[in-house]
Amino acid sequence: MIRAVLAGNPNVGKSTVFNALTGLRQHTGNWPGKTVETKTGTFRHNGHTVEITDLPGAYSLRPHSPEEAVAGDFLRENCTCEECGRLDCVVIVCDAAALSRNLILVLQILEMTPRCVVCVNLMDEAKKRGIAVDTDALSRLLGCPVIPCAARRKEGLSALQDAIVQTGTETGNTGMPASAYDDIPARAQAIAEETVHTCPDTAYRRDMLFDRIFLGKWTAYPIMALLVLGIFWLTIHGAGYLSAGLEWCFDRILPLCRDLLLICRLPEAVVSFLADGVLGTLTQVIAVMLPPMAIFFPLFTLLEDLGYLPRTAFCLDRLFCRCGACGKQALTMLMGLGCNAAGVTGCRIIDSPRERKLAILTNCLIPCNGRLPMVLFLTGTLTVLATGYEASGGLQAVLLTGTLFLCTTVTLALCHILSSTLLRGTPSAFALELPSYRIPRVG
Ligand SMILES: Nc1nc2c(ncn2[C@@H]2O[C@H](COP(=O)(O)OP(=O)(O)OP(=O)(O)O)[C@@H](O)[C@H]2O)c(=O)[nH]1
Ligand SMILES: [Mg+2]
Repeated sequence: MIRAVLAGNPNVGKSTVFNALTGLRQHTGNWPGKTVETKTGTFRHNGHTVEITDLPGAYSLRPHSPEEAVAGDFLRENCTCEECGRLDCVVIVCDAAALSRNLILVLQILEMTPRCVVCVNLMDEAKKRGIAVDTDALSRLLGCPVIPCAARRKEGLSALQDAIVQTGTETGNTGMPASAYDDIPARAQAIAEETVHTCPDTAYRRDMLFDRIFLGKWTAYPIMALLVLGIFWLTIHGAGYLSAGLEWCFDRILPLCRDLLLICRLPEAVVSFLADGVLGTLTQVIAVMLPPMAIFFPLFTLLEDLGYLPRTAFCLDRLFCRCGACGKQALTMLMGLGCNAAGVTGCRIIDSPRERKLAILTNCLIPCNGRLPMVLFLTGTLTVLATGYEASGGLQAVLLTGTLFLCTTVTLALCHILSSTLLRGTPSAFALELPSYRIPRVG
């Protein structure tokens, strides 16, 4: 059994590599800080069984957050402590488009153990942005195997498996001696300059343009409002059609179920209880609740995959800081829109315990997907009472967006009150890194 571990900076594709190697389904997504605990799986290659552990992301072995501490402690314990049983191989996953920053951790880990394999992931993204990495030169300079990969497309994984097995079964220490570097950031920069060749192409310029628009002083908030409005409008409109379709199906299925129960010679009261009570209520709930979720969640996932959600958090950071909270809270609130339980669990990505508590306590103020139909019903009823007319789909989307902004304002106000009374403290600096825009592949 070869014991290996996947380490690397946040959001570089460690869990994607882990899933591709083991066939498991660790959570992945385009924002840093998803993995907060270690997860272990196995795969077989060339007659060897490899037990591999996915670690939370870390920028350096000097931790700034609980997840970074988990990664750092795991590596320190398992690379240097003979009693814990040394790791046979550390796979350091890097972002090909941000190699100089990623190399800092690589060099730190190489100081602890020479049994490393560097996996330069996201090669497809780097190529799109006109970035080429000379992996042979990098391997020579680092003194360990360097494998180019595009984990999402499952490219380079077989070479990675070969390298893990070879490094894991090698006897004796190979590679560079410990403590070879004094100034790791400068050395990382020098290695990157020697091995990375950039020719800013249209995709890179496209990213820059998108950022100027999505993060611009005058454009960021109107775009945010328009996107929320668009998502709600699509959800409300689409859900109407889907609900009608589901109701049509259930109207035909329910009488059949009733007939089936009658054939079983059940008493009329039991048939009525099962068909009208249990099945009738269940189908009503499905027809009302399922359609908005089936539309809202994929749209939301698309925004996440495109890298827009971290940008929302980035834009809102200053606002949250003024109220004593931190910008990452915006991400947990967005998760809360899908499900408050997920939103509260997601608060683990907030580094400071004080700000984490603020985010947990206020998450319930954001109406989750299950409560959206109720908000729709209330705004619809109030519109009828006020105007005498039924609200159109567009007006309902505007009202829903307004409700969301009201909830956000109340959240900010409550954060302000809490952080000047019960949860006093200074907001920590923003530490969310913006990923590149990744257009998800279909299929
Ligand atoms: N285009 C492209 N996207 C990738 C590749 N590998 C991973 N991704 C995407 O990058 C994002 C981050 O992937 P994860 O596997 O969650 O990254 P991670 O390093 O585990 O992140 P943390 O757990 O937050 O540290 C996801 O949206 C993946 O689909 C790749 O090779 N190419
Ligand atoms: Mg992960």
